[in-house]
Amino acid sequence: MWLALAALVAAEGVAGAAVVYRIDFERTLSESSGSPGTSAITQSGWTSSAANNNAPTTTTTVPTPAGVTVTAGGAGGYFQGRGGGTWGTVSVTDADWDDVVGDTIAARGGDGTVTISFTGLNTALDYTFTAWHNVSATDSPSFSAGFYTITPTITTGTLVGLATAGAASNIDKNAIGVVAADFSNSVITFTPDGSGNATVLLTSASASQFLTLGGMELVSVPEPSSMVLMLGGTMVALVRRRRS
Ligand SMILES: [Ca+2]
Ligand SMILES: [Ca+2]
Ligand SMILES: [Ca+2]
Repeated sequence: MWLALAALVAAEGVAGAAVVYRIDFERTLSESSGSPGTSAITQSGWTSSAANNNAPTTTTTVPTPAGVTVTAGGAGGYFQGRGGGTWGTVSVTDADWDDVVGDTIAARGGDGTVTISFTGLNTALDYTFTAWHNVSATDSPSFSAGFYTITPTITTGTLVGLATAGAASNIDKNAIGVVAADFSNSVITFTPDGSGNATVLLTSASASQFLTLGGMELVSVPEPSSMVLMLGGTMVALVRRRRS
C-alpha cells in the first residue's frame, strides 16, 4: 500500500506543481551556422531565448518573457550562443527536453556568474528553479572544460530547504543510451520576497569563468496543506482501486 503510494507520487513527479516558465537557451535561430537547416532547435512547448555566436560581446542579457531577466555577471560579461553545426539534439530516453540540452548560451568574459531575476511571483507560493548545463558537441570543449560545478543561491527572496549544485556536462548529440540522470542540473527552491520578487544567482567554478546555461524551468510548488489534500485523494483512489 505505502509502496504503491510512493510509486504513484514518484510517477507524477512533484504532484500539483505548475510550470511558470520553460526557457530554452540557444543560438540565434536566424544566424547562419554553416549550412541551412542546422540552426538551434527550440524545444516544443518551451520559449526560445537566444544569443549570437558571432560578435556577441555586447550581449549582456538575452530576450526573455516578461517577468524574467537573465544577465551575465561581472564587468565585460556577455552571452554567446551555440547550436547547429556539430551541435544538436541529444536523445534522452526518459525525458522530453532533448532540444533543450542540444544547444546553449554561455556567460563568459565576466566573473563566471549569471543572475536570473523574477518579478510578479505569488508571495504565498514556493518556487523551484532548475537549470540545465550541457554542451552537445565535442569540438567546443572550452564551454564544458573541467566539467565545472555551478552553484545556485538566492539573493532576493528566501531559500527553502537545500540547494543542489549542478555541473557542466559534455554529452554530445551522438551519445547513445542517455538518460535524464546523466545530467547534473542546478536546483533551488525559494519563496519570493513580500513584493513577489526573487533572484537566483548561479556561480561557476570554471577557471576560465564560463557558465553554460542550456535551459531553465520555474515551477510553483503547492503549499504543504494542499499536498496533504492531494495525498489524501491519492489514498482514496488507491483504496477504491483495491476494492474494485
Ligand atoms: Ca534548443
Ligand atoms: Ca527524449
Ligand atoms: Ca538550449
